[in-house]
Parts: sequence; C-alpha cells; structure tokens
Amino acid sequence: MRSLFRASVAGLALASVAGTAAIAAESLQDVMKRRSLTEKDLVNAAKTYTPTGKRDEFIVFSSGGQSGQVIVYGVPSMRILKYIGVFTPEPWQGYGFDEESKKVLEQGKVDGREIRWGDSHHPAITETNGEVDGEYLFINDKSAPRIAVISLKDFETQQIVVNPIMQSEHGGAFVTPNSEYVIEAAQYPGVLGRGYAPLSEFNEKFRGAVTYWKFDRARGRIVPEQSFSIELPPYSQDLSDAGKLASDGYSFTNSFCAERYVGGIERGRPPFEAGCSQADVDYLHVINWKKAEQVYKAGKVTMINDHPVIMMKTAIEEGLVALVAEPKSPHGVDVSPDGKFIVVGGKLDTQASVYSFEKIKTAMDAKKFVSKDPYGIPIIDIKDALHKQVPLGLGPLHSQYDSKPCIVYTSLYVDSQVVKWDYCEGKVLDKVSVHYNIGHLVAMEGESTKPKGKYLIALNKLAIDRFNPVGPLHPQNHQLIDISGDKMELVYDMPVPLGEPHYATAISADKLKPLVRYAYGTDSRTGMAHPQAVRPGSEKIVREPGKVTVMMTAIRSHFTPEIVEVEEGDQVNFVVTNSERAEDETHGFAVSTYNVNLSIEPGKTATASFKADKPGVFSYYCTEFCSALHLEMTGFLVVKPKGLATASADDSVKAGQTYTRTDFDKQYKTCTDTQVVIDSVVGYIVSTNFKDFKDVVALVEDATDQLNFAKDARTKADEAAKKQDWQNATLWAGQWWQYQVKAADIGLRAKTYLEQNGAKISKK
Ligand code: RUQ
Ligand code: CUA
Repeated sequence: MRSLFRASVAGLALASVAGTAAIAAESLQDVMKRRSLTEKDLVNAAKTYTPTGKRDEFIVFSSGGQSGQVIVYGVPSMRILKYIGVFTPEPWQGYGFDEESKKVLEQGKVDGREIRWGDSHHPAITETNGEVDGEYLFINDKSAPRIAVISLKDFETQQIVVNPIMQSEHGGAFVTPNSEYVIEAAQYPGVLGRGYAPLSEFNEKFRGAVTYWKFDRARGRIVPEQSFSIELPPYSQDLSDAGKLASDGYSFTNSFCAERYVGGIERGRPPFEAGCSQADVDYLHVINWKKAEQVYKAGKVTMINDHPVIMMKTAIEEGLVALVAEPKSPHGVDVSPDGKFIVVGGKLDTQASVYSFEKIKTAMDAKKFVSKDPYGIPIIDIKDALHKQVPLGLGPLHSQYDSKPCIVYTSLYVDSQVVKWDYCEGKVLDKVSVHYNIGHLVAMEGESTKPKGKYLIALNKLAIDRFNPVGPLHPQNHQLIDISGDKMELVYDMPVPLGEPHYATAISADKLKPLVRYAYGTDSRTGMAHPQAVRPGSEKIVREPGKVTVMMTAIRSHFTPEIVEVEEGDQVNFVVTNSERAEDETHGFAVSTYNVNLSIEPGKTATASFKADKPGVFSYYCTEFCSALHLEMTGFLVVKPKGLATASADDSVKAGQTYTRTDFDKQYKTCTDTQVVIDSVVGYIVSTNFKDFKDVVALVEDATDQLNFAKDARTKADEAAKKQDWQNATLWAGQWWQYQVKAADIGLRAKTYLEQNGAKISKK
C-alpha cells in the first residue's frame, strides 16, 4: 500500500518534467525559470551542493581577522562549521568565561596588559615531511605579537605565546616541514624588547626580527625556553615561508620599507606611503635556520627580555643571513612544493619573481655577493638568484600551488583577478575575475609538499555589490573556484560575517581525527585530568571560610546539586563535569546576572568562579537545548545576606505541590506503559545487525545508561512507596519516567538511523 503510494508520487514528478501539468514538486526547469538560473548556474550549484547528511572533502581554517578568531568551513559546500575563540572571548564555547580558558587568554597579556581582541592573519597546520597532518593549528596576531596553538583534537585554543621582543608582527605563523619551529617575523620596526628610542635614532636603534618558536609535538605546546630570534634591520619584515625538501633548513622573509622612512605628514613631510615606495627594490631575507639553531645552542646570543637573540653581527659572521633584492613593495613569498623555487609578488609591480633556491644557495655558499646593506648584511645580486620574472598583471600578491607540476595561482590585487601560470616556463595560462581586490588565496593543501588541487578560494578584500546590503560595513567575500580543469571556473560566493580573513589553509577532511568526547573529567585547555572533577554520586559542596566550591555533575536533564546556598561575599566556584558519553550532548551552565556561561561537552570539566557580591536567589540553568526537559535543567544559587542564619535543609520541601497515593499510581502506570514502547524499540534494534553501525552502537550504549538510571529511580520510588511517603514516591516515579523518555528518544534515533541506512533484520 505504502510503496504503491510512493510510486504514484514519483510518476507525477516525472510527468511534470515532461511538461504536463505540474501537480507535485516543481521540475528543474520550473525552478530555473522562477529563479532566473542558467544551465551554468546549475552546474555550479551541483558542484557545491552537499545533500543532507553528506560531508565535505576539505576543511578550511580561515583567519577571522579583527575578530581574533578562526573560522572553520567545508569545501566545496562552503558551509561554516565553527568559529574558534582564539585571542577573543567566545561565549558559546565558554571561552574567556570559564576559569580554564581564562588562563589561556591570560597568557596573551602583553607587558601586563590584558588584550581582548586580535588581528589574526595567518593560520598554519602542523606538518610532517612538509605535508599538513591535521594535529595542531597555529595562528598569529599582528597587533600584539602573539601566536596561538589550537588543538585539532577538540578545536580549542590551548596556548598563546607573546613575542618577548617585537612590537608587532605579520610573518607568522609559518611552520618548518616537521613543525620543529613556528616562524614569526616582525612587521613594524621597534626597539627590541618594546623599549624607547627617539625616532631620530631609527636607523641605529630600531630593528626587525624573526623568531623561531620551538614546538613540542608530544606536548602540543610551544616551548619558549627553547625558542630564539634573529635580529634584522628595520625594514618592515613581512610574510615568511619555510623552505622544504630542496630548501629545507632555510626560511624566507619579505620586507617592504627598506627605505626606513618614519613618516611625519603633520610635520610637512610626505606620508609613509610615499617614503616607503621610493626605492625600486626591497629585500628578501634568506635565513639558514638550521645553522642559526646551532649558533643559538652554542650560546652566541644576547638575552633581551630573557629571550635569546642572535644579533645581526653574529648572524653575519656566521653566514646565517643574506639579502636578495625584490621588486618594489613585495608582499607574498611562497615556496614551491619541491622547495626549489620561491615565488614573490610585488604590490606595485606587474610581474612575479621566481627565485631559484639552488642559485641562492650557490651564491651564499660561494660568498658571491654584490654589496652589503647599511648593517653589513651581504646582498646577493638579483641576477644570481632569479629563475624568471613573469608579467602577470597588476598587483600580484600571494601564490598557491596546484597538484599539477609547475602550476601556480597568484592573486592580482589591483586587477581583481586570479592568474594561473606555469612558473617553470614562465607562461600565463588563464585568468579569472574575482569580486573584488583579492588578497590571499588558498588551494587545497596548496602550500604543502603535496598539493591536492581541485579547489581554490579567493579571499577578497572588498565585496561591494555581491551581497544584500547590510549597512556600510560589508561582509567579506570568499569565492570558490574550481581548478580541476584547464580553465578556472568561479562557482560560489560565500559571505564571511566575522572579520577580515587574511589567509586560510586547507586540509583533506579525512586527515582530521577530532574527539567525540573527552576522557571523563578532562580540563580541555590543558588536556589533563581536572583535579576537581567528580563522578555522579560523589558530587559535593565544600565550604571554607569565604569560599564555597561546588563539585557538580550535569546530565540530561539535571545538575547535581540543584540548590546551593552561600553567604553574601563568598567566592563561589562551580566545577561542572558533564557525565554524558553521548555524542553532541553538550550542556551549558549560566548563572543569571553573574556573567557566567560554560560550555561543557561530554566528559569535560569546566569551572565558573565569581564573587557572590549581591544577596538574592539566582537561577542557574543549562544553555544548550539538550533534551525535552532542557528548560527544567536548572537550580538555585541562594546568596543569603551576610549574617543571616542558614535555612534548614528541608525548607524547600514546603514549596510546591503535595502528592497523594492517587498521583503515585497514575505516574507508575505511565511508566509501565512507556516501558512497553521502549521494549518494542529495543526489540527492533537487537533484531538487526546494529553492531555493524558504529554510531548506533554509541546510541545503544547511551540508551542503556539511561535505562540503568531509570532502574535506580524506580527502586527509589518503590522504597518511598513502601514507607507510604507518597510525596517522594511520586517524584521518583516521575524521574524514572524522565529517564525512560530519554532512553526512548535515543532508541528511536537509533531505529531511524538503522532504517535509513539499510540495516538487516538478522534475528527474529
Ligand atoms: S597579508 S595584510 Cu597575509 Cu597579504 Cu596580512
Ligand atoms: Cu543540558 Cu540543556
């Protein structure tokens, strides 16, 4: 009967495609007409459309710009999956609201000053042999020279390090091929250590630098005690990249104001923009970091703010650094997958310069230099370093590599285009217009030794007319480009409504292995067991003079305890552990008017700490709609006025409804009826091959937990009934039913999953 009904519906849909009366769903042609879509639009739609339940092939980590966050989205669907709080508090994740994450943000204080935003620019994923491996993500903050470490096990920020010597930075975060170091290059020159010197002494006292932050992969932390820097001239260092394969052991850093201009428009001098674009060339800094590491380990350093710095004089003596001229106002520097070439774009140039690492190394080894800069750093003649210069268009900035050999994509800021070209032969192959003024671009694993090709995303600086207007501040525009064929095809515009993404980095989704739940009682910010995590049944309230610590659990749909009494002025710590094991069963914890919100994923322990400075009765509640009785997941924080006697423990019993034997019997019957439904669902599940479905196995485990809780509650109801305590008997029977409802909810989800995924009935 049912299948007959389906067949007739399908027949109707087919008929309408053929052009007869459209009774059922609209046909493709109808939709095209109604929405004025072309055939090409449909092809593009098909390239990005991701049917419900299907997932993306690649995951992009994009800088969140001024939001100080990271944006995570899928490719090709361009669906945003997460914003990760990094330099900025993010309440949904409890970031900056729970004590554990506050400690991470605290690490980001610069010279004692709390900074609650970041100008995040360049994310970088950990690499193994130059291939992105998906274990950790780094991102820099330009405004305050900082680097953050994000674990890709849970997509949470776990560490922020502050550069001890720089004023600002831009050339971070870039990793060496085995993530030995995270590279961070300064931007605007300053006195190293963030000290003072008059601008008249700019040439002598101001400096740039590159820092090599040691990364301890096993601990997942940057180790400041094993990190070092190299002093550089005050040239406004810019982007950087690490050498790989052929150029492993070297790093490359651009610069853009080798003129060392200091501005002064108000003093009648021309502005910075004139003074910094006067010379025809700036410098690419070539640094032998492996050798620098030896020099640092040999102790040939000067300590600035307790941080070892290889001074320029030493760097020159040891042959660690050389300069190569770059055309006017360079910007991006991108090493090819084999490490043999370095592509540099010039903002005020029309061509990209392709440097040969082999030539650079030959000149460095042979000490073949044309001159020295004012600080004595040797300069390699550009002719001795160039492979080719290729006219691309106006304002070439950044480059990303394809999986096909010799193919590179470069952003053209002024032309608002992406150009596809061959850097081996120096030929332009294709151009596509983007909207508008593209900055960075990202190809899939396009900065690694094994780029994956397929897609490219243009990170445009201006959106102008692309989206529905939302006021003078426009969303950013990320445009997806299909690069699988000879011609690039622009297929999708995605508005980014969070901040200006500078760079983004992409990884094959199957390389990421995030957690479903934490080991019970984990402090997610340290990855360690939380010392105050408790299991259900061991919850407690610990009172010390002036301080109350509540070790609490959260599970669908209640907190334990539910009534917490403290005295005005007490420091209150709620240490909440989510005792769920089920996937996606996050609980929140907010205390009304106390600026508290936690996000507690299964297994996590997080702490809300505040001074109960105002007497009153405040509700705390779960902020994630976790179950049918989510609204009931609440409790009272009773802050009694100072000096008032403690209310008697069973005071609360006087509140609310009174229950009788009739109420109990009614509730009991509901429970036994519900059990019949549950038994039938369980019967269906166990009759199938459900064990072949990992997701269902997890659901069954969760449902079994709930049924065990139900059994406990039933026992309590029975015991109270035996004593004719109809009040508690009725309430415990109600709780029994709550657990049954949860078990049924999970069971039905499992049943639907099995039906939709073709489970076989194996048993009778
Ligand atoms: S950049 S302005 Cu990466 Cu082109 Cu920061
Ligand atoms: Cu837990 Cu809502």
